[in-house]
Amino acid sequence: MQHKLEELLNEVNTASITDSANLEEFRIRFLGTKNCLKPLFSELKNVPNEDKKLVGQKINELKNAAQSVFDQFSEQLSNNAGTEEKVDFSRPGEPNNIGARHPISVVRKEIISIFERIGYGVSEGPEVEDDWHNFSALNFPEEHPARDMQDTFFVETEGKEMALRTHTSSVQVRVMENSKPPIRTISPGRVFRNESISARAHCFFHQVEGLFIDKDVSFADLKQTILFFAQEMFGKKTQIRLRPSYFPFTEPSAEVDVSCTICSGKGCNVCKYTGWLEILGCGMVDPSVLEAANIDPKEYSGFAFGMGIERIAQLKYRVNDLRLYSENDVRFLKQFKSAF
Ligand code: 2NL
Repeated sequence: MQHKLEELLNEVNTASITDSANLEEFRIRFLGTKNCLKPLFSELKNVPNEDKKLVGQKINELKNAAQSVFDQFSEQLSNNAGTEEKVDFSRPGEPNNIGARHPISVVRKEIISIFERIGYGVSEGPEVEDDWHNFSALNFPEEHPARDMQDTFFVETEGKEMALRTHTSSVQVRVMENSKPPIRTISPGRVFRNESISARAHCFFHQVEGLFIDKDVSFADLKQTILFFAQEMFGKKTQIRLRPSYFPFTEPSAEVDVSCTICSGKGCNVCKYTGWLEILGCGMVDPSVLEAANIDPKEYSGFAFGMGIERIAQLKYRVNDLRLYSENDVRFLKQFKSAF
């Protein structure tokens, strides 16, 4: 009996209780309805009378010791309750699913940043334009097909006939009217044309136009600027070629191709085995366009260029259907997650 008591006291005093399961085990063993002290109390009647008091005291001491060990650990564990599931502050955060930038925005940003590095500022203007800023000031003759309902969306606002701008040149006309040369500006924005929607045409697209006006600006300046842009956008090894073209607002005018970004000019199905891909149109600003904006063409000259952002994005990301840009299909959009 004596021996058993000492053993149990030792067990109580050295109990290792680290969680609520251990504590419950301890409670059942020493304090539960069938606890291990009960048989000791029943055995007490067999203890010789002279020892009864002492042994009884010992059992009570054991019971009290068990109770106090239980109390002590149960308090300790409840103090720790909040921190039992420890938060590891060094863990990386849960990724926040915030979507992706639209490829048109990615490319617009990139074009802007390339031109900002060579001194261009950004200008913006209205999408609903008057005839002067969209056509007349840009040397479009009255009978030009772009002025036809079939090519341009016309709207009536406040009794005035207005057009949804067909290019952002209208913004640059406003810049020329409102500031003095030197002018170095690029105009990104949405433009509208009355086309039926297909893989290669849409009723709206995004443009970046550029305008440089100063004394003695030459075609060589234009060519060098476009070469710089092409190499920043498509890589240092990119070559350009200019083909004669026509725009009402530039003279001379040119279409610019870059050496194919896929085959570097050797010929592949992307460049249709020509080695070249068309990226933009450009030219020297027509003297009558300068005049229309009150800039003296004898004192100043300039160049301008315009490109479709969709086209640049198509070459950069191999987008083969224009409609993908505006369908909001997440399977398309989420592919640009890593692009910035
Ligand atoms: C294209 C071609 C071009 C311009 C835009 C321009 C603007 C002013 C004066 C003269 Cl204010 N020209 N812009 C010039 C040549 C071409 O765009 O294919 N765009 C998508």
